[in-house]
Amino acid sequence: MAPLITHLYTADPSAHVFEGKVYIYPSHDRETDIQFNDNGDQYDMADYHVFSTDSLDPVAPVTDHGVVLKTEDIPWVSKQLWAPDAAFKDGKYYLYFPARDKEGIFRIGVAVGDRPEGPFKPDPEPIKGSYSIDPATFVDEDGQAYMYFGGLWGGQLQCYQKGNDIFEAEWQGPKEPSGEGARALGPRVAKMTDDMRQFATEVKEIQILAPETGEPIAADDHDRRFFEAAWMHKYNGKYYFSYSTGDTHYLAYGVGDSPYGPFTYGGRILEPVLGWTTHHSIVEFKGRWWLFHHDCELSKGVNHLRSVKIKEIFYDKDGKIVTEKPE
Ligand code: FUB
Repeated sequence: MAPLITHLYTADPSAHVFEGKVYIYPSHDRETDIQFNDNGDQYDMADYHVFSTDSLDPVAPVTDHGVVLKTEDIPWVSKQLWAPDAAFKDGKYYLYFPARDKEGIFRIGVAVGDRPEGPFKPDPEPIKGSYSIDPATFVDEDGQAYMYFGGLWGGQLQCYQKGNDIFEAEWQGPKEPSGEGARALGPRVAKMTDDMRQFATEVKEIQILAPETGEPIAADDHDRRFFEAAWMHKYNGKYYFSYSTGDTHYLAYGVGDSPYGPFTYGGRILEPVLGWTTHHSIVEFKGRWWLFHHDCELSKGVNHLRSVKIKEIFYDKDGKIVTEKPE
């Protein structure tokens, strides 16, 4: 499939159906002289655009609604507007985004608007108790919203091994637990307040279980352990938590009975594409299910210049996600 957007580099697409259209909330990649490193410094993004389309098959022209938020508008941010997400509740639209604060620590912010395409007005402070990157906000059928987040290495998740409020600076950089018996670090989740602007509960760590043992996935299981890019969707009453495995470049998922998990590893949704990162969202539109993801084909393999693509996905009779339509 060709990139959906070709006049800008876009990545980390969070897709939602609002008002009968598909809205896409991606990162806006830009050129930089910063050299590639495992801390992700080259992902030096400074604003967000919102996009929408009426049709995915065939793909109708994608509208660029322009810049809806930029670094200069957000008092607490120093740099790196990374993967955003959006949500709708009680007549308002919310844009969630991770960025480094003035101390260089990733936090998650929120900006509020009346329309899915913005404009969005940012709250002056990040969400209290938020940390790391890649927020994904899921509003369940009962109206309760949850935020999933976290990312390893440059995303700093490994810096919180002693607790939500304890940032261990020595774990910054491309590090995570390793060695015999070490358990992979889990993504995080918190319930949102009714006004969608704060965490209503303490942040909890999620467990992703290996189906063969029922035990949490090991830290050295890089093909299956959580790295970044959380997403949540519901299918047939089950909760599907999907994520990137980072340095092994897969999109994978687990299935559970509660928004808090645990989620039993279910397999892969996407094999490695051109480029280092892999990030996605999954959305139902007009009765079909779509994976939004990115690769670096348009930039001919420049890791920090990515482009959003789509791919239809399916479920087999056991609820497994499959990439070919079952017979
Ligand atoms: O776009 C910057 C970072 O790269 C995102 O936050 C990660 O998920 C990865 O895609």
